[in-house]
Amino acid sequence: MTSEMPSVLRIEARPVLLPFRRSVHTASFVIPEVPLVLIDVYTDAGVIGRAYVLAFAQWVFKPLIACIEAAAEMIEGQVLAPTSIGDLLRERMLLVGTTGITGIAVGGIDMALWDARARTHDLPLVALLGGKARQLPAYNSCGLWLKPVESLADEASVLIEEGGFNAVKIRLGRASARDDLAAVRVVRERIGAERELMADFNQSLRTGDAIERGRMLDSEGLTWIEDPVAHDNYEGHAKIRSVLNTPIQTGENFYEARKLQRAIDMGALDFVMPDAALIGGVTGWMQAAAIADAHDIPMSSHLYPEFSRHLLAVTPSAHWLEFVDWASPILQDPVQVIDGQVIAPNTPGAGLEWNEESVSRFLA
Ligand code: SMN
Ligand code: MG
Repeated sequence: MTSEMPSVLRIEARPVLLPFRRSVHTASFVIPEVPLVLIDVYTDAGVIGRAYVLAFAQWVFKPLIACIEAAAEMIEGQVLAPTSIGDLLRERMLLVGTTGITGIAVGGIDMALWDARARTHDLPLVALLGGKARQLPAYNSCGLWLKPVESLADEASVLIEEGGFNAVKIRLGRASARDDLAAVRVVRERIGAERELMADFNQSLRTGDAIERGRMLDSEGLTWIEDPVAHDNYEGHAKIRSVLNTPIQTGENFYEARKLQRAIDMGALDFVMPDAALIGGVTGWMQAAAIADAHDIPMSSHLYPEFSRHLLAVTPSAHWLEFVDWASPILQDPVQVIDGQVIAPNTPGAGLEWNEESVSRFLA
């Protein structure tokens, strides 16, 4: 017996600009408001698959939506088979490439296709992927940006209390290395030795400086040091890693699972944290998870907690879920964190339903 799989009818891509509770301010970029593109894949069976992607900046809306619409034209009428559709899109985009804006478009479409497929089977995404929902440890990534050191301790308390978190992430890369050290110390003092503290330099340093700052921070008990240098500087990451005890975390800019293999080959990382959209959606995530597993690399998520709660549950070397609440204003059921843990809901697909009233309010 075979069952009919629906086909892709059309894709709708809508830009929304949402307020942050605490806007993103790192050593290398600022994001004042949350620019999201909502992707709705309509199928001929009436099922609609949903995902959103972070556009990073408002100017990206136009080219990103143009890419999604061009991709939609390429796949209209195709059966709802995300890996086959991904192959088709990559073939059509071979020469232009699938990093940057095209990569975000392909990844976001893949996520929405998987969501539609899971809804077609009336299964949560995690179940469609062969797994079952489980509690995942999450860290609160919604604050501790490059703010005055004096404000960080109180903010850390608020972040911990928001969901009974046992871990938070601080951003580093201040003009003065001493201020970075002071920032880490005030937060550590406030959260206590038992909680985990991750630190993200957001690619702001050169290798020499990163080694110096890394040495300074090496006995502060950080869970990891993230993106000390440019994301594609694997040599630099490897050099830094060879002199520090603190694990080196990277991967939020990997646009395909193969990049993880390259980074491992070069000794660039201890931990990896793919971004569900950039890595190539659910399809790319699963490929990266297999590589991480084969090399025993603990794998965390970057952003997209709604999808990551499903994906990490089928990731053999699952580590931490990065919690951000940035899409919450337009969601009917925002991700819940209880005792610092997140679990996938028992509803079909990834569990994203738009709150259309808010969507129309924030449409950009
Ligand atoms: C980050 C990346 C992209 C947007 C906001 C914040 C940061 C993180 O590097 O790891 O959360
Ligand atoms: Mg980061």
